[in-house]
Amino acid sequence: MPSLVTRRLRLPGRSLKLGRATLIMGAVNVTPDSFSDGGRFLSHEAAVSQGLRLCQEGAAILDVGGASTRPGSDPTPLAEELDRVLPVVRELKARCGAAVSIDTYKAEVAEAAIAAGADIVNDVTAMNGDPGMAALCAKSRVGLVLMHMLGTPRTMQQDPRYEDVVAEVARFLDTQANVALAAGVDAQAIVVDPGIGFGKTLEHNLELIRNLPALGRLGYPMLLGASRKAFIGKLTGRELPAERLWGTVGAHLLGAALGADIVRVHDVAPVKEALLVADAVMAARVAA
Ligand code: HH2
Repeated sequence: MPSLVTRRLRLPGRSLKLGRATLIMGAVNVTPDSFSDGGRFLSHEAAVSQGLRLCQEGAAILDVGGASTRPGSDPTPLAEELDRVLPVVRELKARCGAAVSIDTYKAEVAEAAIAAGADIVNDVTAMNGDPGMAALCAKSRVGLVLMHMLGTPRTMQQDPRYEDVVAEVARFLDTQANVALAAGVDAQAIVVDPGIGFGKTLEHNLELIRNLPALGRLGYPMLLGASRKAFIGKLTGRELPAERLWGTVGAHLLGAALGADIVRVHDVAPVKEALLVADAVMAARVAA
């Protein structure tokens, strides 16, 4: 994201530089039912080799998730989520240099994943899913992604409505960031995310991407996760999520140009190459 000062995302024992290069978070779904790639990486071996591949392709962060949050989904039992993610987090942390994030809203899963080496908690409920999350992140000094969602995955796509989607998402993220700060989370450890596809129509998603600069004015690094999502299918006519790569590249290049510091994608290699060009074009606008 263009900026006049060097910005960093503070993690335990290190920090990730933001600015000149848009960082890529590669999704590693250790699930049977993710909308995008459900079942492909459910076994430990498949998940680890996918994570290592994404790391080699240029992911700065590997986002390990053991519970799908696709529209209509029910929560995953705690024990099952723990069984899926912990060995994968541990092995990826040991075998590659990328930061590891845990995609969960459960403090118990986050705590165990942090003990296994996770550097970031990616919470799609922005701490509304578990009252213990803010204190855990403050105590562990991990990075914390706060994402906006309207309702719950079970119901979020049933006629989502806003008076002003950009203003409401911005207000929510600001409020949740203040809750995190009050709990003792470092300001430089917080990332905000509009939550593309989480309780949003096609128009809501487009409006949020178009208005990323407004969310950037909150003062936190921004993450954009549009990879393979339904709105891309609607615009391109691609029904299968795995065929939505070109739309995914388009959404994230534009997102980077509009201020996203981190993009969360399933296809790291093509997005990395596209971002190398986009970031080079934007580099003259960056002092860092
Ligand atoms: N999107 C998904 C999952 N986690 N986290 C953040 N911060 N932002 C996002 O946009 C986001 C996210 C959905 O993608 P995927 O993991 O592929 O699907 P599923 O939830 O079905 O596992």
